[in-house]
Amino acid sequence: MLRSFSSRLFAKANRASLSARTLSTTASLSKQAASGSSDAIKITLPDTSFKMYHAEAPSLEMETNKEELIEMYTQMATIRRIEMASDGLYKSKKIRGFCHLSTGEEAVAVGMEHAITPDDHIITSYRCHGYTWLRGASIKSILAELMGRADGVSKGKGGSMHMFAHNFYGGNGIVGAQVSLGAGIAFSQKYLGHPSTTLALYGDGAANQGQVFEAFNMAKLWDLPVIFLCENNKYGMGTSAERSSASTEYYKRGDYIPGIHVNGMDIFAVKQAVAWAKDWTVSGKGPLVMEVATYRYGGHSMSDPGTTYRTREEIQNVRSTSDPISHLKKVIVDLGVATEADLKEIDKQAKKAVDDAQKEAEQSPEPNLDEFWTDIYLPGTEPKSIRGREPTVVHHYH
Ligand SMILES: Cc1ncc(C[n+]2csc(CCOP(=O)(O)OP(=O)(O)O)c2C)c(N)n1
Ligand SMILES: [Mg+2]
Repeated sequence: MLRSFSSRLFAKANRASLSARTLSTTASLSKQAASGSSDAIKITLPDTSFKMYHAEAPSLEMETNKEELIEMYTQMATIRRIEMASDGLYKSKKIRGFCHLSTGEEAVAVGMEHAITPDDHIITSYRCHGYTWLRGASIKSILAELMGRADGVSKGKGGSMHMFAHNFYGGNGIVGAQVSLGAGIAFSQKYLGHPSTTLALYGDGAANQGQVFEAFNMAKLWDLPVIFLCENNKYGMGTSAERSSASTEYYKRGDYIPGIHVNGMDIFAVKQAVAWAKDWTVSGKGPLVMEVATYRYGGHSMSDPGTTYRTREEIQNVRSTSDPISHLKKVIVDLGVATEADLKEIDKQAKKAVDDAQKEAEQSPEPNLDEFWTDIYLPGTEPKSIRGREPTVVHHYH
């Protein structure tokens, strides 16, 4: 049953397929709750989960169920596998150019997605493979994109940093740019009267960009439904947050915008905080700043070994004490929802799904050169001609 459930997930990471359940148990993290007649499970978050700035904390009590726990685990394991495959493809020179991995940060993407619906909007930086998959792109299309192939999610023209999916606006290479773009997406939702929120993600390094504060100002001025989510993974390239930021309390840096600090290694804390923030922002109270404390295990990008500005011990210590997948695994096993062996089986399936997708992606051809001239203008609005890479190369649209 576990096997067929997690297999279905690979067909599509689709939260909408989860049926709504009546949650009834009041037991907290107990086997009794997990093995009772209902698979509804109540979780009490540690009181260190949140720190607040000018707002009341979300409840520490939350509910989940077996199906969701297994889905969360499967999704986190799959994202880690996608990144491992990307690492291997890069090292074998099948991926060229930039490639930034999110290993260690999986609870942020998955926790977030479990608190919102496909009608909500996400925009992020270049560390985007997991988000792209969660938003509905296939593993094959992500790996093909990384290799610049025609079956890539951006037809092989975007690469690692430029991936898009339903209500997912990339994949942005300019540090901080997605914060103001995110405010714009939120503006459109308010203007259209859609009850959706927009998550504009940025890093601790991006948090010092001028345009971030311009976006904060406009978002508060117009009370836009936007969550400015700072993924604080402790480093911007090789610079630690302490060295780059006069204040590392990123959740307080919206000044007149309330904020929340969240333990980003705990998927339940992330889900609860984002659910709370969605309610806040769509209810007309305006924007929020959410700092999610996480950690990246790898270097900044594939060309950075990631060990010259921090010690191997530091990385190992986070891996062994706060790994987000190990944390969820422990909760699942302690609850009696699944055994270690069941979860190993899911790991195996995740590996197989990614291996199979990789084989298919490698079969994909390079894009046709005609593709150079497409996806630049809205069809019908093209100029007569545009210049190519060399002045002598001119493409005529009409
Ligand atoms: C405007 C701009 N300045 C500099 C860079 C080079 N750059 C790329 S990533 C990065 C660090 C960003 O760190 P952070 O925001 O913490 O995100 P993380 O990589 O940790 O996810 C820098 C300086 C860039 N891409 N754009
Ligand atoms: Mg960072």
